[in-house]
Amino acid sequence: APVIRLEDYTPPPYLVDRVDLDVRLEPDDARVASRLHARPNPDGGRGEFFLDGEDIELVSLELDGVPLPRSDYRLDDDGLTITSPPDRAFVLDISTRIDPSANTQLMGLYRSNGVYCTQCEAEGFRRITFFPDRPDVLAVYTVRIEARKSDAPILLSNGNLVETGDIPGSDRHFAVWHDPFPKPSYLFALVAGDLGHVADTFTTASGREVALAIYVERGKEDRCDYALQALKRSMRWDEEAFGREYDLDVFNIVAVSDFNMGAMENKGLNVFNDKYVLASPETATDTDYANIEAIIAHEYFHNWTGNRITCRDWFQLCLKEGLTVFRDQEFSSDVRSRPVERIGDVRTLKAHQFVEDAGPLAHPVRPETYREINNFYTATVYEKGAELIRMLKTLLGDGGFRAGMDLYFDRHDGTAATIEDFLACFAEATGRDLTHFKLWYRQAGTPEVTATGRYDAAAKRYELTLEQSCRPTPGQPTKEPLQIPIVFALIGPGGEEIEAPRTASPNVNGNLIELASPRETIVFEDLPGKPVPSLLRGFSAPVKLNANLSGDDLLFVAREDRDAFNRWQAVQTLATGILVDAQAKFATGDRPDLDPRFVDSLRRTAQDGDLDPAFRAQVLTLPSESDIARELGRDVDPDAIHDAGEWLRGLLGTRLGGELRDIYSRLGTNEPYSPDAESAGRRALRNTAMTLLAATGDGDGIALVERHYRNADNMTDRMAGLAALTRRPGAAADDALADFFERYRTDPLVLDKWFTIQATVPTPEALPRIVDLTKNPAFSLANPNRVRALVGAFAAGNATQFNRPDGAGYRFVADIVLAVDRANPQLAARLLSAFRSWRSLEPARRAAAEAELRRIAARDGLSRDTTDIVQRSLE
Ligand code: B3K
Ligand code: ZN
Repeated sequence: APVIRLEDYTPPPYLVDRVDLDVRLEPDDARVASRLHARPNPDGGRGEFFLDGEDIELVSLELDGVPLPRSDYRLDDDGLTITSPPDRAFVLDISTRIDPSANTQLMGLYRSNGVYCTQCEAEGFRRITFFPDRPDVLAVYTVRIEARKSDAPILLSNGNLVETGDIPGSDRHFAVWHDPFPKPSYLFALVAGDLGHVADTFTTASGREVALAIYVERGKEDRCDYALQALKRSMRWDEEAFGREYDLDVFNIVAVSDFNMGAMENKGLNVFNDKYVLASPETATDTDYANIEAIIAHEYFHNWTGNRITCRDWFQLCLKEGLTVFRDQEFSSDVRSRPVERIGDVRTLKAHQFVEDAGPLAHPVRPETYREINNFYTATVYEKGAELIRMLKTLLGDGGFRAGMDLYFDRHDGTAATIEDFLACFAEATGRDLTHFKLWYRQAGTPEVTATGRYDAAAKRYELTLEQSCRPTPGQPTKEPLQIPIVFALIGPGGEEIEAPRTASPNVNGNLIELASPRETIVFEDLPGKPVPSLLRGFSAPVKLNANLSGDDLLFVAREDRDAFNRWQAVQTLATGILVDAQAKFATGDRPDLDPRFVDSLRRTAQDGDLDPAFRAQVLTLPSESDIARELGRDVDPDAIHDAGEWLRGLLGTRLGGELRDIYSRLGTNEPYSPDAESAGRRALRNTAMTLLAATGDGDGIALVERHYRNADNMTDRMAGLAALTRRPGAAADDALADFFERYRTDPLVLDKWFTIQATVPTPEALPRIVDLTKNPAFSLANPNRVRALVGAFAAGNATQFNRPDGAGYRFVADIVLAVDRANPQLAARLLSAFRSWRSLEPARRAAAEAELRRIAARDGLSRDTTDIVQRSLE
């Protein structure tokens, strides 16, 4: 596949102002008649008019009502070229034929469980009709859908419903939808099928009433309420936090069971993976509820950041994604707990984005080349993209940030914009020069910041030296220094914060250090005593910080810091040090030992009733195996890391046994389940305590977990029990798994959890069991949720068994990638990216993983998606 380059961007030569679609649906024969009102672009070059098209059959083609002679167009695998279009406005009538049932890629128009549904982002519209399928061509769509009433009583598209009716003398009916807002083709959507729904209304700040509905498979209507309430909370929040109102008469959401990702923000008609809509206490965990709330919000927020203002080209993807992730994170912080939300977001960032940045798939937040755009819906574009917005807000202050956002909405509404356009709004609104800041969008890799403090008691002076560096990433051998906002405080010996410490440094402004050079020393004067620095509060920049604090200082920060995030971070840093040492000992057969002061620190947090239980649960949750692997960076031995984690959890379970049991019994409740954040926090703390008690492996612990599983009256507790029980294979684990299967065998989303639990068992029994599960009648390679639940969870969540020293884990995942690739390349490419850290493994595993990557690369007929990932992984 050719390389697409940002620098080659040229405006479209022809624009399309209006699209009238007439879609007639049959399961394996859909006819699409498209009328395009086109004209030469006054800002574009002249010449041929190219319309993308893929896997569709051209039935007829007319220009201004006259069939176009064969000599006036070319048809090839990528699309249709009108060789000499008129030099004035013209009308193209194109009709195409497609087979929705044969569409296994889940891009374009497909059928999922009997429901017609579309997915057009990034380049799916071209699988429906010929069109300049690029985000800078914005048109007003009118869509007529016609289908058999028995097949599809519900007919939905973007915008407002303008007409419905029956086709006389037939069993067919139709609906006409009109979306007055110009939009790119990737936001087009159509859904048709026999669906149930729940409805509600929302009155906007200016008093307009909006009809809301969520459509689902019949029989699942009673699981939509949480999503519907979350939608209303999101709509209100965007009015309050950003002054953004909804703009159509209707807002529809459809939940489908076969979907390549989480959800899609089509204008007025969001389509969701049903995993992120359906919830009941018996079927969804607290994490599921939180994800539903966040994703409902995310897709809704795209209405302004993505839809009203869209992207000029796909290189600008972070313009809508990073910004919208930032907005959904802020929403969750406001409706839940801000520090706990931040800790969770940072855990996600480090587990996915830092890992991506450290391997062969690293790329800038705004990439400058791609071969397959679907492979750039990454943690870097989304999560690091959101961090850049957060830094911008930190640098400009709340007022400056809001002024910049207001100007952006005002100036670019109805257009397809760029990162340059976006940043210019903030520069103009605040008078700040953002030239240096913009480097964050171009430069890949995780910067490392090293801090060294020196206190001169006689002079009462504290010198803080900050240095930054960044390792090479693919295509970027040398790195420039970035502008890094470091929110900080100096903490005095008694735990008090030293107010506005005096410094002559121009780079310190209140509680903010702006580090912009490779090395900087800041001198603070007149200090009352030796301070301990609290740096990077709230994780104010996506960097790896080496604060060089002693164990005593970290214990002090864990106890005294007023910034909750940094208290949590200090414990994580201590635990990381302990686990890194321990894994080295396990690798050589030694026994590690544990500093009792660390245990005391955890004990204090565990028992502190003034602290939010959700926060205490976060502090008691040790760094993950992937955190330790990332910390090591090379010659990683996943077994040693795993042993270290088991050792530490078991020891904590023993040493904190009394406190943990106390938490466990005190937080037990007879109240009916409620998914709110506070109740969820209490369950999180109680389940964390249970998990640590189970890690001791002693009889009491196991008995407690068995009771916990059996007595659970909600899915959160039941899953926590099942997860703890299945970490040790044996009769208790098998009984619980059999019980779980019997309870939930008819519920696909819960059955996914059953597959995932078995995929993540960290013992050698796991892989043969998983291979067996692929033959289970309930398993299917055609359902992305099921594939991700089993194979995705294994590759991403079972470090010891995916990285088995004999290479069998790699071989299994590679086989699945190859089996899925032909039918669904996007899904295959996603699974394959689990190999992205292969170079950091110890030599034997590294060789085994490489062999599988090479086997995939050698396969004929590999999709563009998978080819791109495998080639970059091996480069
Ligand atoms: N914009 C979609 C993602 C589309 C992915 C295409 N491969 C969902 C979202 O980010 O909101
Ligand atoms: Zn998004």
